[in-house]
Amino acid sequence: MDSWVGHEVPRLPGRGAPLRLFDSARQGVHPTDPDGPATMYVCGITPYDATHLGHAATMIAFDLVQRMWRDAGHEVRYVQNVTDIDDPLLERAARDREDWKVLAMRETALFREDMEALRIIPPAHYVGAVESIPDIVEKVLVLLKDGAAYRLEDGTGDVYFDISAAPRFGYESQLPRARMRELSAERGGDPDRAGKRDPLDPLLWRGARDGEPSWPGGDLGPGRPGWHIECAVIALGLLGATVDVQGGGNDLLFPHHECSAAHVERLTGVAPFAGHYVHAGMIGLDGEKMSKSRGNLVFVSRLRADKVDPMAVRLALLSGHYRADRSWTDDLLVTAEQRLDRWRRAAAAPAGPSGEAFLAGVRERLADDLDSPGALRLADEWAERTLAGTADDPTAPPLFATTLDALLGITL
Ligand code: 5CA
Ligand code: ZN
Repeated sequence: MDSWVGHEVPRLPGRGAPLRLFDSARQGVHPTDPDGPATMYVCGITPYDATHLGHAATMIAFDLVQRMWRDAGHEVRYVQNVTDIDDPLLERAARDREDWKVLAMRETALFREDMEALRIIPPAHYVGAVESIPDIVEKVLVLLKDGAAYRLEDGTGDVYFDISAAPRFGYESQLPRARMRELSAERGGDPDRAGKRDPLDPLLWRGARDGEPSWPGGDLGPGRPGWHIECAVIALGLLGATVDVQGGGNDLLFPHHECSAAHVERLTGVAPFAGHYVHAGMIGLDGEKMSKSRGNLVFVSRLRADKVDPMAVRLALLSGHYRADRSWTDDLLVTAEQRLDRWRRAAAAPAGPSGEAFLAGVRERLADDLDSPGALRLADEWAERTLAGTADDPTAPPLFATTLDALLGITL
């Protein structure tokens, strides 16, 4: 699948600090220490609706990871998926009497435009579930042969992963079983389905049903892939047995990331799958998580249509810490627009306080688990002193602008 078009990322003088990130599995901030190229897999959209500010915030968080790694001198290998076949897509298409493929194509195209406008560095591989089906089939057959998966005996052809084949299951989310069961039911699982060995066993392959699309599955029979195995197989195929960062919103910690890590680990025998399991907070509106099913969405494309500056949208989302669940408000956008205006005026000034000190400060803030609010405060202080006209370094304004561009993805 085509990715989107990236913008040039300027190089900064010197070298950035090693990035420290919060790892959900260890419940603490630890250094990322990529050995060779830094690798990251981020869970992308299910394209049944337009990109909302929650998706945008999550993509921006991982964009900062990539920027920090590049600044620290790493080559970055970044993969993102598109869940272009899954129940929610089929349900929405049926509701709107639309072809599910056309719906997926249209929303994916809009997502690409939104990402480009928000200056998100594109992944090297942007991969759909559908195009990955042959690889998924191969891996599900391996799991079956290996005794880590089983076919339900109800004639559906459905295949499940046996979580007892993953002895460390639960290490990532560390949730009590009762909570896992609740979350499984809420987030696409089927704990109450008869015939499963364990209520938490996730679906690997759904046998073909009348009226649903299906693909050849070799010895599995025709069907379509489950959700967690999609991300497991795409990540494994393009990045190898382990990744430095497995990322997404915190709504994916369980069951999605727990299960996809368990799949990869069982397939490779190497654990943990990710050096860091990184989860962005949920963006809400009026105190509720912004979600397609709740319908309380603010779309990036709607803001663009209203001629809102995408840099103001990016800045508004960066004004909160990526891990915090937080609410979108119109005030956030107004503040971001004012901020941008001040920064633009300051960057156009003939001189300012030390650009090197500003760069060092921003590097230091972002290296500390992406403290973007702290980085924004430093930019505010620099701009304030510049606009007061008391500083005299003529190289500072251009370095201020380049730092914002390279590390925060904000062009003035
Ligand atoms: N296709 C799957 C992942 S494999 C999926 O969750 N798709 S999604 O369209 O629902 O979400 C896309 C990405 O945005 C995921 O990383 C998800 O965790 C994140 N996300 C979804 N809703 C929000 C929200 N309200 N705030 C922040 N991030 C969100
Ligand atoms: Zn995923």
